[in-house]
Amino acid sequence: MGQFLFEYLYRRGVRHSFGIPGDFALPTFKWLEKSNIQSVTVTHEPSAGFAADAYSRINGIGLVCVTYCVGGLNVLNAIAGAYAEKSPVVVVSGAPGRKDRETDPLLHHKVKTFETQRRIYDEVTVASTVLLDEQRAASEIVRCVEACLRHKRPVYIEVPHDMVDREIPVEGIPLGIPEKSDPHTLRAAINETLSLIRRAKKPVILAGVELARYRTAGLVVRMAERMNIPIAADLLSKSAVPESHRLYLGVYGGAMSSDEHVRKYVESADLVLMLGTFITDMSMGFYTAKLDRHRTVLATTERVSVQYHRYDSIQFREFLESLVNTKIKRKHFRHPNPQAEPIPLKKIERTKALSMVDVFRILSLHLDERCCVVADIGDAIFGAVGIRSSRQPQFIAPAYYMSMGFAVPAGIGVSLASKRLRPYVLVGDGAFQMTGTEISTMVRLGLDPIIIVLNNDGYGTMRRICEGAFNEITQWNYGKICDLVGGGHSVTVTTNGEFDAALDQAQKSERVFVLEVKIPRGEVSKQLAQIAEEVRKRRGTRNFRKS
Ligand SMILES: Cc1ncc(C[n+]2csc(CCOP(=O)(O)OP(=O)(O)O)c2C)c(N)n1
Ligand SMILES: [Mg+2]
Repeated sequence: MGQFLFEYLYRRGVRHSFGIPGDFALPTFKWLEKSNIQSVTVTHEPSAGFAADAYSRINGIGLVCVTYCVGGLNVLNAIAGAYAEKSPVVVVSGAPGRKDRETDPLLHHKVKTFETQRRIYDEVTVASTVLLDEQRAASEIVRCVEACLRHKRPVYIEVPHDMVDREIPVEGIPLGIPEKSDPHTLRAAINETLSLIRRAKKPVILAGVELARYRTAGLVVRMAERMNIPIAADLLSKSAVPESHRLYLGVYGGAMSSDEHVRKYVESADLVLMLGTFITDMSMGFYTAKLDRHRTVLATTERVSVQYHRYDSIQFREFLESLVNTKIKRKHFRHPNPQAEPIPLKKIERTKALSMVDVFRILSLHLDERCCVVADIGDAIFGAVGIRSSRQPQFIAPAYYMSMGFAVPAGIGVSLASKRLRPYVLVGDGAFQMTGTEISTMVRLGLDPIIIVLNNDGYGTMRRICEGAFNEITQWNYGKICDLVGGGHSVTVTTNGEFDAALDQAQKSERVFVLEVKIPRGEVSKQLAQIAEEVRKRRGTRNFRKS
């Protein structure tokens, strides 16, 4: 069973596994060790989930291996995030044996019943199984892994410790047949969409995150080029389409847009083609986005809606392919801001104390196509909306589920998923205190992420919305983490010039590089200032600060 499990995962693209063993999982870990998949032990299970999530976003599938309940439930929050943001992670959990389950003993790690962990996981996965039957084990493994790949969402495979060494039949396992659209429904949806596009004077494409997950961004870019329609992204899909493309406008998200011109363009468009877009409060700038249904087409893997009509049984890729292959007169389009490049740092600015706005501007000047910006929650993610470079850096962030602690472990996932990419991890001091210990895993594996700790002395985002002693955290000596973990290099910077020079130094270094950026309390990015204002207005209680 163990051999088949990991051979099948390998065949479907898994090359690394993230996790921590335990007695119920040890026999499974032995099979993992014998397989071609590299097992990466992390410091704490949440990190395994975040690392596997980021890995899956780049690699197309990822794996977490943990032990029963203490491990499985530790990683649950990260897997919930992967579910919410459509990231295909397989969770393999060791478990009590089939024999143990015949009576109902109070076995260690058991919560309520033997079914507890599986039932909890049903809420955050698209398929789950407990491998208690040799005859069905192989087809159950195939069913779950294929569901993970098809739906781009997590699945759960529970492996009882006394089952994993058993011989199982593996012949004649049926593989899923790819689903097809109903041709009449597809034609009707396409015709209605095309008539809207033909009539539109100022259409715009809002490229969504599914274009990255289903590798369909190329189709949409081709369609945009043929019809000459500009493209905006949202925070979750940032970098899914090349940001240097002549049709690319920037990140749209209502009050959280990257620039005012993007917001104006999208909100004054007479047709918004939302392709693969998740409509979430965050990507829509806390509901400040103005996208009424009468001027939108929304197509995702889950549904296609054209204005007020909804079409079922349509495959997303087929819908996009049909649109690309239709001839349409090119639209008139003049870019409202073709020079969206960051402004180079002037000599007189070098001694100036760093502001959040300048952190993102200076960072943008250093990024190219070999970089992957990984942003944690806090001003790291809000400020990152404004990162722009013609040299196409990648961008990954939990921009909808918004769980703190994502970015440092995600840096491991990115490094292992792609040798070409160097992670630039942006993380607040608060989020760093959650999972920053993963730097030790990076050092052990010889990885070289650049970790930028935005140290504003506490929970800056929360402070901006509501002041209180609950936003205080301990000031750590962040640079000393390299001494603690016995590797890497660190510097602390406070001015524009120091930050710029430290980024140069980090780029040349081949080790983990921790860059502590000291930012005065209360100093925030343009996007956080706007979004905090919106949250305050909407939740407006008298406890909330006015400015
Ligand atoms: C796991 C988790 N716990 C709590 C929160 C709520 N939260 C959002 S931002 C934030 C503060 C983040 O602080 P820090 O990492 O220092 O970033 P800053 O806001 O200061 O830029 C908190 C507590 C969250 N999003 N995720
Ligand atoms: Mg902070």
